[in-house]
Amino acid sequence: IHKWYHSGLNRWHGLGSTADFQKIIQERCDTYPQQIWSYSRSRNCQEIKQAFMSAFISKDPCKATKEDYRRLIDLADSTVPCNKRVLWSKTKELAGEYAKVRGLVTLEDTLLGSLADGLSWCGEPGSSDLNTWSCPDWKKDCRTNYLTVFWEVLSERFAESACGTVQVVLDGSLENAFNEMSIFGRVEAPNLKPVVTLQAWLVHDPGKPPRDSCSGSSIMKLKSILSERNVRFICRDNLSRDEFLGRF
Ligand code: N1C
Repeated sequence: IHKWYHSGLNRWHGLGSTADFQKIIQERCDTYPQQIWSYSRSRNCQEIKQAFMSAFISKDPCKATKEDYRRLIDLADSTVPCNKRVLWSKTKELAGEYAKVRGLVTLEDTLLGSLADGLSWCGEPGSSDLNTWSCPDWKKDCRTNYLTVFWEVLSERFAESACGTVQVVLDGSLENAFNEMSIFGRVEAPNLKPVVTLQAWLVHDPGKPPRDSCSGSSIMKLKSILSERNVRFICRDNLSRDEFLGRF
């Protein structure tokens, strides 16, 4: 392996920036539905896109801070009802579907969540372009990459401003449905307010047996994090996808 390889755009182990990143952000911003619950002050999508870009362009892709996203968040903050929130871990699609049928909301229903959903982005010092070849991977390169810090900041805000009953959809086909290292585990659960009730659903994949349960050790760990914060906890396990979505 040559020196140019390690100093080049190819050196990270994660997916490169999404092609047409700017165009996608602009388009999603322009078409984000302006519903009552997603009210955000008259938004200037040009400005929002620019704030997003300047958060990470020309910067070391391993040195992201919450501060970097401050201006973007100030510009694009939107609110969704605090008592209708759905969290998830390893169950993105299912949680989205559940939220939709129940009239609840996930982070992807907020303006900022919808802008970044499914995208990847990072820059390169000394360049005004996105690195479309590779971006840092959380495990293999660095934890303080721009993608991770973005979702951490948003997730923290989403969880700490939740009220009433918060739902969390977990994958019951995994050995550990609750993972302390996930964003749900390290950011959201520890930031729920004391008055909140967390309702966990352990849903297993069709064709796969449930492997974890409400009495398993991973959920016990979740329980202990929550009880320290005086968050009430309700758990239901052994649900198939269809049972969970309410069609039998
Ligand atoms: O690490 P996770 O799940 O536990 O994060 C999920 C958790 C949810 O409750 C969301 O509120 O954190 C929030 N969240 C997103 O909304 C989101 N959309 C897309 C966190 N991450 C999100 N992504 C991307 O998926 C992001 O790149 C992150 O690293 C993964 C996390 O997926 P996971 O491990 O299944």
